[in-house]
Order: sequence, then C-alpha cells, then structure tokens
Amino acid sequence: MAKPIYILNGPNLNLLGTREPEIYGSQTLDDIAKLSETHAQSLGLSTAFHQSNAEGQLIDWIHQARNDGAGIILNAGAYTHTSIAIADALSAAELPVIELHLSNVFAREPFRHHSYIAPVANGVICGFGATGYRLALSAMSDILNPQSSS
Ligand code: CA2
Repeated sequence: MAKPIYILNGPNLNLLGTREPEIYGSQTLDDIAKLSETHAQSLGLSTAFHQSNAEGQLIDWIHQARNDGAGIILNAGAYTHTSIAIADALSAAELPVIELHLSNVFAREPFRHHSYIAPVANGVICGFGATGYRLALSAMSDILNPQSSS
C-alpha cells in the first residue's frame, strides 16, 4: 500500500467556514479534507488529513510522516511565522514539503511575510483559498512522479 500524503493544518483552521470568509473562504476544514481526498484519488494518491491547535502535536505528525508518509503539505497557520521547532522537524523528515496558505500572506500584515517553513519547503502556495489544497496535491504528485508530469 502506497504511503499517504500528510496534509497538516495548524491553529485556528478548525474555525474555517465560521468566521472571516472574506479572507479564508466559506468552506469548512471538513469540506477541504473531502476535496483533498477526492483530488488525491484522481492523482493515484491518498491522504492523512489532520488539524491541531498544538505545536507539539503538529511536530508529532511530522515525525510520523517521516516513516509512514510520502510527503507533507503543511498549512501551519500562525506557527509559519514563529516556529523554528516545526522547521527543524520538517528538515529531519527528509520528505518533500509544500507550504500552503489559504490567503495571500504577502498582501497582508508584514509579520505574515516571514516564514520559517519556506526555507525547508520545496515550494509555497498561497492566496488561492481551498483550491490551494488541490494545487499542492498536484505539485506533490509531480515531485513524487516527475516522469509522469506534463
Ligand atoms: O492563510 C492561511 O492559510 C494562514 O495560514 C491562516 C492563519 C494565519 O495566521 C496565517 O498567517 C495564514 C490563520 C488561520 C485562522 O483561521 C481562521 C479561520 C476562520 C476564522 C478565523 C480564523
């Protein structure tokens, strides 16, 4: 059985669909989990989709992905801008990593312009709302199977 793509979501993303739809869209995290699984299946991939408000839990899932996952798509929420510990865990995982944000963080407050994760990621996708999860899975598929990418 092929290893899944870990799709990890950080603090407050469990609130999606309840507030601030003008920034984050109106879909819930559950909606995003479903569209991710559907798109992954179309690419011949599977997902392990998680959300936590706790930094340590996100790090534990990154450690788990090191053995059990094929790659990591991470929307670390505000930990993107603060967490050296998550960046260290991603480096140690030795897997393809895609940093993902719903909003265009570069069009927002200056404190969102810096990421500790970007330097240890293969690439960054931001500003496309829930579509970003599909884009990230397509990019991960190309990273994992470069000969079948167009
Ligand atoms: O745009 C993104 O995906 C972010 O990772 C979202 C984080 C933010 O701190 C990052 O700078 C960019 C915040 C997630 C908060 O999610 C909410 C969703 C609905 C209502 C309130 C917060």
